[in-house]
Amino acid sequence: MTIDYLALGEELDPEEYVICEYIVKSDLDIKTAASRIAEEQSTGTWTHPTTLSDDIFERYGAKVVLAEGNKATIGYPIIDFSGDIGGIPQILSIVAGNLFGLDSLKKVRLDRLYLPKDVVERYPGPQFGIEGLRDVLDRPEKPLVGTIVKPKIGLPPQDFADYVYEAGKGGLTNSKDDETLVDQDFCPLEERVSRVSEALDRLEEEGHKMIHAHNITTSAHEILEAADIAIENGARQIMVDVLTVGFSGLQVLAEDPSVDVPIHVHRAMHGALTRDPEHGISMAVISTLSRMAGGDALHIGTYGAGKMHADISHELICKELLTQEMYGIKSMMPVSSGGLHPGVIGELMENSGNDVQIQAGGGVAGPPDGIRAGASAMCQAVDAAYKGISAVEYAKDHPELERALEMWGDH
Ligand code: CAP
Ligand code: MG
Repeated sequence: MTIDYLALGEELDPEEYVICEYIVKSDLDIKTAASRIAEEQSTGTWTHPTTLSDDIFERYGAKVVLAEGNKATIGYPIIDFSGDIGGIPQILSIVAGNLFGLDSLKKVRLDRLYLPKDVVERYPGPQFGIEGLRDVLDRPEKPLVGTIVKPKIGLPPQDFADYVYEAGKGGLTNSKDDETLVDQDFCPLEERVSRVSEALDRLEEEGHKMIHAHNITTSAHEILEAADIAIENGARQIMVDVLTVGFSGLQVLAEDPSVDVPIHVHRAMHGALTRDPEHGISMAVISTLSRMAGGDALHIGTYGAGKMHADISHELICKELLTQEMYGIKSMMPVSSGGLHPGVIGELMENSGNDVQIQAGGGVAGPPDGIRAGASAMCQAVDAAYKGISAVEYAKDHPELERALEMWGDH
């Protein structure tokens, strides 16, 4: 019996298959390489098992529907993803599992993942999403503007909360813990949350709405307990590093009735998966899964305006994947962060549009006149771009922005 995984040119019903696009680098011809992926990831192994019948293959085997140049498109029958348990971990074990270690492939990248309605509907999606975050903040149109409290670690709770208060006085709508701060002895979660909540209450009494995302990145068995500590002490938003916690950690939070605040999703470690354009797992795939798992806002990059490595066209795809229609689940707020300062906001917003949360850590904490002035400069830069005015022009009437542009320039 010969099992032929190649079904080239065959149209697969996108409601019956999970369809994956891979970029492949191999000494094998692309059709053979694609077949190797399909067999390894579905019914096969390196031999054709005597137990594998035509019938089993037809029902459960992955099909290679395109193999051209360095691209292979493979469809996995939806029944391979059936059952009440398995979830995103199982999806990843199938579409992004053993194949990365196959010796016959020099490199391989899972570039795009298309999931049918039947699969997507099993996931919660964002509780708040773009609309919900805007409602919470009473900010219907303009980009959200935030900061990451810096230094990344080391501030005691009251100094930390003072930073947040000052940032709010400067006009910021958002702030957040950095991705490595959780519950360290110098700034324990419970005390940090209470102090920050007091600062946010004070800001609200003074007429300004702001939320702060508290990082509860931790082991799976204690993540709900960490969320409880944060929420019971007044957290208005929580945050996880989705790749170190795992998509299921995010989903546990999004599905728990006690978690009634938005979830900010940081992508620390993504570069290990996403940076090589020929190998790993793309940010597009991480975006799709984070949205399904129930995150409300996700870092997708700064379109080349900041300090982190960028592939602008790919970031635009991520933005699209977070915001486009997806079988009725809510959209997720794209977050641009990393090396931003007032001088680059105009350039950033040309790509991001207004549905974006813009964040600056060093860009707010860096100017010598203090956090409030740094925050004001960021807000002024966003207002200028929103109104279609250049930062340099706007700075003529806005001294904080003028100071920031003097420091970092306008580019
Ligand atoms: C930004 C940041 C974020 C990066 C991560 C940092 O700080 O807090 O973690 O944005 O990159 O530590 O670098 P600055 P990405 O504003 O001071 O650069 O969003 O691309 O995942
Ligand atoms: Mg950070």
